[in-house]
Amino acid sequence: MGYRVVVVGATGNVGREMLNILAEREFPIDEIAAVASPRSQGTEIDFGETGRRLKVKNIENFDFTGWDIALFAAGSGPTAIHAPRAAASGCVVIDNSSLYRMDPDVPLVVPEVNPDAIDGYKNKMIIANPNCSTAQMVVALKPLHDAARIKRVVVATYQSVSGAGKDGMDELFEQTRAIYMPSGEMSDPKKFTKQIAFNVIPHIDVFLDDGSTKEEWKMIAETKKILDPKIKISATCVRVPVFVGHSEALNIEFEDEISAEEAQNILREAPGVMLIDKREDGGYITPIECVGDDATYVSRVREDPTVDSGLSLWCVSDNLRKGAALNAVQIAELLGRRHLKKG
Ligand code: 11C
Repeated sequence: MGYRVVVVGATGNVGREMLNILAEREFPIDEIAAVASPRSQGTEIDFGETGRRLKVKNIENFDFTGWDIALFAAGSGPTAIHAPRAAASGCVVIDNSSLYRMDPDVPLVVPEVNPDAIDGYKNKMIIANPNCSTAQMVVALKPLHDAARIKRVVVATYQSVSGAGKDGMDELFEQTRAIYMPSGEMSDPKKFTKQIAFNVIPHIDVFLDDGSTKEEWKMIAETKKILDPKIKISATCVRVPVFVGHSEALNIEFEDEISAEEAQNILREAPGVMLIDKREDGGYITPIECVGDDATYVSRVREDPTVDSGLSLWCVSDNLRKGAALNAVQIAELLGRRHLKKG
């Protein structure tokens, strides 16, 4: 016996990946519904590689009664309208938007990091999925925090255009084509504030009053909620011309001593982490190599001699998977094991 599962925002980058991952991991499903905005109603999408095609239903008149779990990848606007409606019908919402992440009554969960937090789901029948750049960072930080207590993290991100959705990917593609085609005409940037092809942009999401951006604020606030409110974090988030896969350069200061070798041994065994760390040409991971993978990859682990106990490392993950769809499905699996047992 399985679950009745709804994917909301099923036609977007993350929604499609949710369907792929549900199928790939053989999540126990009795019935699956693909739901999206009215303009997608009636279109057909694949349910992973099962060979099944799903006809997309209209969110505006979708009745969540009798459905067990709804994975939302619909953005904050539609989520604000439809997630409370789903929750009120008794369907547990796992939401990928930023809407509920900092709500004290909503658990913000990365199963490898804070699985016990999920027990608070009954408050609102909603569980939040973190921002992609946060998810991979906390998976890498958690085992190191357990070993030597992290005091402070300084992180710079190198975030792929898929974080900005399909429009972001199209903009990188079109600009690149315009540069290579003799007759190509470069159109003005739309999704990004400046040209993204052959460039990098130190700006993701809106600016805040203190000069930081909301993406940077999310990395700080979400990491504190998921891992430890005492950790100090400084973040600089940068968009780079990569289609899929977010990279992060982390500098970490610890309370207790930890060597690079100890950290490598810990990370080698850590859940969700894959250590690729040979001190030789190519002995590290790059985003293009992690596309379609579940792991959070860590490379370039080395001591930072400028502090009493510090490490620097490089962390890369598929932002559409661990950063979004995979983490949401892992939350659904955890919910099933702990609270919604079937059969
Ligand atoms: C990006 N991290 O790369 C963003 C996308 O709060 O879920 C995800 C935004 C979020 O642009």
